[in-house]
Amino acid sequence: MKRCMFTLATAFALNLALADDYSVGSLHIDHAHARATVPGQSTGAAYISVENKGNVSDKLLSVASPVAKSAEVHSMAMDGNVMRMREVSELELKPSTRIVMQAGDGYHIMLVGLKQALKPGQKIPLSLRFEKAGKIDIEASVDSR
Ligand SMILES: [Cu+2]
Repeated sequence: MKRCMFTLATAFALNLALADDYSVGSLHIDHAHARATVPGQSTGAAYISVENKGNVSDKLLSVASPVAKSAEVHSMAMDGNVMRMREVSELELKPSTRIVMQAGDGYHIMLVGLKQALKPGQKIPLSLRFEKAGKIDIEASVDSR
């Protein structure tokens, strides 16, 4: 009985891990998540981690999601004492490096013109297009607040 429980727990854990991990070409994508929004909020933010396991650079060219009119990759940086966001047309992914998008620092995916509120626990589709690795559709889970 104990062994059976263990097997079930292992299978469940593996399943969860698989749901959050994606590979395309030499890229490995995980920790795809988005911030919950309130109804009427027109923009949202999503985050992914991308590791380039290959030995040539790749680029994230575009992002799309059916939940928003458009999606842009933004960088955040201090300009004097004001935090500013800028659109990044091509996000370079150097060999053997990992880019971790996170709230408040570095890069994020801006969902512009949200068609629906992003509810905690929900999963939203993101379509990523890379220069060399090609296109991949992933799901980002909406964080609980
Ligand atoms: Cu932004």
